[in-house]
Amino acid sequence: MTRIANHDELERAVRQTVAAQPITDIHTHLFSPDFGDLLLWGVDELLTYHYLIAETFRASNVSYDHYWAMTKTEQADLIWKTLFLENSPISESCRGVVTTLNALGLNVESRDLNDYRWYFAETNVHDFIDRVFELANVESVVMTNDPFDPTEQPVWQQERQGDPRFHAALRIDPLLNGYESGMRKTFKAWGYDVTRSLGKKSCKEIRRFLSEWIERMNPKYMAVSLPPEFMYPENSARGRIIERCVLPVSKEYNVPFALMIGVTRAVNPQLRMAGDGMGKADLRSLENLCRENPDNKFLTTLLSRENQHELCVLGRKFPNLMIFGCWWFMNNPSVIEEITRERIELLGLSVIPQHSDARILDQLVYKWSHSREIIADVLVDKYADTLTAGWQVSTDEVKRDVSALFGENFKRFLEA
Ligand code: RAT
Ligand code: ZN
Repeated sequence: MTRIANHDELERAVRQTVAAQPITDIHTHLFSPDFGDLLLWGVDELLTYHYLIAETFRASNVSYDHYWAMTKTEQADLIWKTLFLENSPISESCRGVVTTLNALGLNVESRDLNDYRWYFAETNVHDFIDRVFELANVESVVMTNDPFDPTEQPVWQQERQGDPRFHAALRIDPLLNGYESGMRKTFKAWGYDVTRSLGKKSCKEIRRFLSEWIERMNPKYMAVSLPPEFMYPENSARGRIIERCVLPVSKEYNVPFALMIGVTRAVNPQLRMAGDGMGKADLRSLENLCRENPDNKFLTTLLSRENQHELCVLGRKFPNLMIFGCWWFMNNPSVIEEITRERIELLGLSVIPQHSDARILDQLVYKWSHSREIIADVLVDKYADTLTAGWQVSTDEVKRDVSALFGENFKRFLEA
């Protein structure tokens, strides 16, 4: 076992190990190819990513109505012209497009969007999936699977030809956030005997729904996104469904419950999917959940920078809580660096530092190359400080640690 005794060697070993480590991406919005058009890829999809749509409305005078009336190609043309040609693409989402096109071997210097379109038009989706997974060095991804989505639901109800690199996650936002406003009726229409009062029988029916979908999807976890006002316990349909349905089913099937807290949906509805905002959450909700349910497992990511430190402290209190990823507005280099440091300082290696949230397959390339670099920076510093304190790690130990961060911690948490 060779120990690493100097800083340069350490830096080289850490960077090489992080680059070589295959990744398990625990939260994406990607789909395996059997979901057909739900799997998004290609340059027009990359450009019309909702993160870039929001930036385009700031930089151009296009009206909402005009933009939404355009075809996807026209929208992509406008975004390219506005954010890449009339301005320099230095925001994180813009830089991501550049990183991706470049890594795919396209001539970024030409700035010729039609040239990139040709490349994708001549590419087969199956080959492209292999290429992207290889370039990003991603081993597997977890999808976001919504049983309430009318385009997705039928795919699950047929015999499906999955792809072992794509795992499922059962997303239950409509059940938890929309029970009173319509979901109850949907449930009734689907043959679940539920009522507004959510008594014993209704809860049994919702548990039946969750169990059936767990058996159908074999998800890695059940997930929900929640507003900053989320409270638990809570005298609401959501509170009751979590307590009486989600937690018992999660425990019974050993399928963790993932809470993504802090999103305020449709702050600007004109922006459609790009119109969601955020706020600081009250983490007493998570504290109560973890304390009252020690036999349940929780995965959590938060949208507010101001919540990140208290989340780490909660992680120290509750081993049944696994903190993951730099979610959405957190997924920017400055914040990734800050919260990765904070997490490692408070929790050591017992976190999942990142997920990609990729919606477009190609994004795996940039989201992971950008994050790998920052996580490696932080690790180099942390090992260097430990070296100064007198502790030499071996290359095998660095490999063990990096593999924990990028995959093993998730696997072990699921298996526990
Ligand atoms: O990051 C995003 O693309 C958001 O629109 C959301 O999908 C968020 O990640 C979520 O899962 O709700
Ligand atoms: Zn997401």
